[in-house]
Amino acid sequence: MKTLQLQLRFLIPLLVSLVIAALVVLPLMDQLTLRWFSRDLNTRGTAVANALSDSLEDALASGSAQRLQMLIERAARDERLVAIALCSGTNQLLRHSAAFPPSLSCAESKRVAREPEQRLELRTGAVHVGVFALNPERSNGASVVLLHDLSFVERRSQDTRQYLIAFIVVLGFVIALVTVVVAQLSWRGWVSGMNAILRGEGLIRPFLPPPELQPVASEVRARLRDLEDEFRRSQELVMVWDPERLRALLHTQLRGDQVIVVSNREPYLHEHTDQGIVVRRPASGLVTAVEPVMRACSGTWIAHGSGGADRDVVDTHDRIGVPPESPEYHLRRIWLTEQEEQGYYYGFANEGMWPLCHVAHVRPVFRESDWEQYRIVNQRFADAVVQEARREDPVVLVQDYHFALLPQMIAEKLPRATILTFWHIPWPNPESFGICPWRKEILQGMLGSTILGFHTRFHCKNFIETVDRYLEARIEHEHSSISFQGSETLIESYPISIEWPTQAEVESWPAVAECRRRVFERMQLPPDTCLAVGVDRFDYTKGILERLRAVEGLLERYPQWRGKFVFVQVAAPTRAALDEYRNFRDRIQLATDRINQRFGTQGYQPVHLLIEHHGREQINELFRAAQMCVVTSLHDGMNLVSKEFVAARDDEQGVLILSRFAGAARELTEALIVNPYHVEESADALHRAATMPPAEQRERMASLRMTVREYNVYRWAGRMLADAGRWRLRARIEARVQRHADGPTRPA
Ligand code: GDG
Repeated sequence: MKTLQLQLRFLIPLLVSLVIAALVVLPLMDQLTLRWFSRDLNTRGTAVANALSDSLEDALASGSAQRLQMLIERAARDERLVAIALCSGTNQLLRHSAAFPPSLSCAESKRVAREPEQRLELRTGAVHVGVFALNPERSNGASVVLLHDLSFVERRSQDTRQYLIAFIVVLGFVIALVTVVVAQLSWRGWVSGMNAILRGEGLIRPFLPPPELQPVASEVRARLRDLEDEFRRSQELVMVWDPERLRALLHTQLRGDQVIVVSNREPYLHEHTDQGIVVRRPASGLVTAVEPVMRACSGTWIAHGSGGADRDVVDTHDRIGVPPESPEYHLRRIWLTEQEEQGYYYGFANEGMWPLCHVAHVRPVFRESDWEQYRIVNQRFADAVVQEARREDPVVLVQDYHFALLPQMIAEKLPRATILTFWHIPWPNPESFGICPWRKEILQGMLGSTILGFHTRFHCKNFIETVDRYLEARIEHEHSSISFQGSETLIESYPISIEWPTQAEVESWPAVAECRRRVFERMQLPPDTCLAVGVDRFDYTKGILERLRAVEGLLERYPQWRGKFVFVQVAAPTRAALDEYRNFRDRIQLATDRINQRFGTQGYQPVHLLIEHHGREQINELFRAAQMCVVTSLHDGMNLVSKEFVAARDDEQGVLILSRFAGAARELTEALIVNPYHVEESADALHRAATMPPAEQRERMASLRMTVREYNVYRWAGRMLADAGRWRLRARIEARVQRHADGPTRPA
């Protein structure tokens, strides 16, 4: 419609000007044609008169009337001449051809011949009148009158007019056609050019924006980027990140590109039980964080199929739709042999990398055979990513220390993929990392990533320093990027978080008093008990032993709590196949028994150690029933339990005790921050939490809740994916510019 209007706006004035032109030009053309022919006929007449002059002068001199008449009649045979006459010097008509009009005198002929048009209208038609003097000495001033036929001039003039009209019509048609085509093309060009510029990719479309747009392109883009930044900044303050916002971001910034997640742990396990196959959610911070993101992205999650019944429920491509109750994305399971699992997972990842990165006083163990399996399994996952990729440039989210080699392996097969690697655990200082015999290979593998994310700036700094120490790479501190072997990796901090519960979820929870009643009843606790909880995977990095020492310290230093203070530790079994974990479990059991023997009485057990996997609802119930949650990690990338506790307390009561060595301590500053190695400090924190007035609890908890609500897991993913989107855009522009620099070839 717009193009039609545009075309009419061009065409109507064009056609009007053509009609006006025709009206002015045609009479002018007639006049001109007549003048040209008149000049032509005069020249012709002069030639005829010159040819006749000698003969006529001789005949006049001889006085032969017959000869004069014969000469005139012969000359009058010329097809253009109508008639000829001979006039004397005194304007007497001496002789004339037969067709000379009797009414026309010599004087009249001379008058007409002096007019500009020299035209005379006769009965038989229009004639041109020319009078040509003979040699006055030999003819006594006689002259010849030539009447030329003008009808052919009129015919020619008519022909010319017709040609001219035809020419104007054709010209008008051609101009109209050209106008329509140009308007169409330039409108499309403008529209697509503007669209491309608005999308920020004016230079990367297969067709260039029209040249007239190129000067404004960068201007428009720069302005848009400013506006976008302003908008984002303003929205950051008022808009909470939620699945819709993440979906919108995927749609706009990544234009619905395919998202593939790779992790070792799968989000859903299928197990055989006496009641048949059941689905279980593993205890894993990574799964807790990434699962809601995947539900929003509807992509593919590739993970190790570790459940006993996993193989029984997948399709022929080892895929299954999840969540099982209403599938929203695909889970692709990878099967590992016992040898592979032993070497890659238990060996290299959990006996090597995990203690290496946590620096938690457990020595890493590195074996060649484990390293070999680690490489093989990383390659298998890389192949699976390539198989699952529907396009050559998917967005691949690589999760954690199990896949340090994967980014480079994927980049080799899918060089246009955007690889976001997130390292969920801490990154140690260069000296500690130097223990690893394959430190270079690990770093090189990770630098296959487009973006490499850690929880905190501190871990980013450690990583950059480690690369600086062990690789020949170019580091740009200003942009926090590393260029290695021709590719660049952005090193950025993205503090992970949890999915903030929806209003409907919160309403479905039992009231805090009800949770307290149920838990107290189940554990047979007197109503005035002060209940503290800890929820962890049963891992030595979580500081469970230090927590128990703090409880012991509390009961020593503050005897008033004996019989009144109860600590419940949920410890979900994990990596139980490893000696280190079995020993740890034994040590915890011994410490628990010691404290319970020391301070326990008939009907009072200060520490309850629950070594089993709990359901989400049970954990939530425990969080809501407790007076405090104790997180004393010796080193933790982030720690989600602390955030889950905060999210569970919509009553704005309860105290969080948090280790300063957990990434979460940088965000959750209203918690009671402790050094878990310092027994007395931790014991004092327990006492302070147990005696904190409700008003102070509310103040702290309200502030913590605001932080976790705003800095939720959708923000974590959103920031990372937005950076990926910007990176992809820049890569496309650079590729486009490169193509221009290389030559005028265009993609098919
Ligand atoms: C790594 C990093 C980082 C625990 N027991 C049960 C259970 N859990 C759930 C918790 C929580 C998750 O497991 C543990 O998350 P964390 O963050 O505390 O720790 P890691 O598993 O070590 O996670 C960590 C995290 O990755 C994310 O990046 O924060 O620093 O080490 O969600 O509630 N869940 C169930 N039953 C249990 O018995 N259902």
